[in-house]
Amino acid sequence: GVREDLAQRQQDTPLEKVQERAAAAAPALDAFAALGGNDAPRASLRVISEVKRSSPSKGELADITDPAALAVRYEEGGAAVISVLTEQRRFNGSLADFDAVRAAVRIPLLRKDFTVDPYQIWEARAHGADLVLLIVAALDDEQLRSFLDLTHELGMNALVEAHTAEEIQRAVAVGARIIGVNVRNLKTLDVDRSVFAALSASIPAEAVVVAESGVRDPADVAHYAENGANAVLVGEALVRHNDPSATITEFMQ
Ligand code: IGP
Repeated sequence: GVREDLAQRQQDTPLEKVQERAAAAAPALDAFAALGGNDAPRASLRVISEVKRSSPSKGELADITDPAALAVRYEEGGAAVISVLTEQRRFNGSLADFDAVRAAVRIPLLRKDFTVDPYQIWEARAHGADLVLLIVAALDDEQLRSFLDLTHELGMNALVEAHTAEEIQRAVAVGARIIGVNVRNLKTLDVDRSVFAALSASIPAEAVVVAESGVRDPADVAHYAENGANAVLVGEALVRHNDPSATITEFMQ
């Protein structure tokens, strides 16, 4: 799925064209700073709010007719970063959604896709992304290192996602500055919130730690914060809520 869609885009827009657009794009915003990376100690919890139409585990989550309007609500609610799913087959996302959000808000944006090729990193930058997702389980060490290096060369940051202690070690070894612990197992799609506390202690203090998935309410946020999260990444609970702005504010208290 991801590779077929990628091959199609590579045919439509050659890498050289994407690189020209990336060179012409406004410089990336500092997502590491936006997530409190430079604060010592990292006092307040940050929220990464996700524009997520569907998921493989739950099907359609919300009928998002205007992703830009949703993103503005996120920004008003105090989100530090907005994540936009661009994967089409399983998440019903698109780069069109990303572009609409980019035009509507001024905070850093995460282009959320399954990165398997450097083309996608150039493409993210060409569309004005500030952050890309690198899933450790989907990449070998060589890819992980070269993709992270390219991301940094383009002035962006990467959210490097892990689900096991070994994956965290691999993320740290390649120099990840923002490390996400996804409590959803991507193979079984099961959410196990205890995974976060079990793994977060092994992440070095210099890194920003993001707890990903399964945030339902302020108690979940508090649980992650108490166990070392600098930020939480929230999708479903926000897109299903009729007042996402108020929900983010509540999560930050
Ligand atoms: C958000 P939730 O449970 O709040 O909707 O989860 C986010 O963590 C989830 O969308 C996610 C994801 C991913 C999606 C985390 N890692 C990788 C696709 C690919």
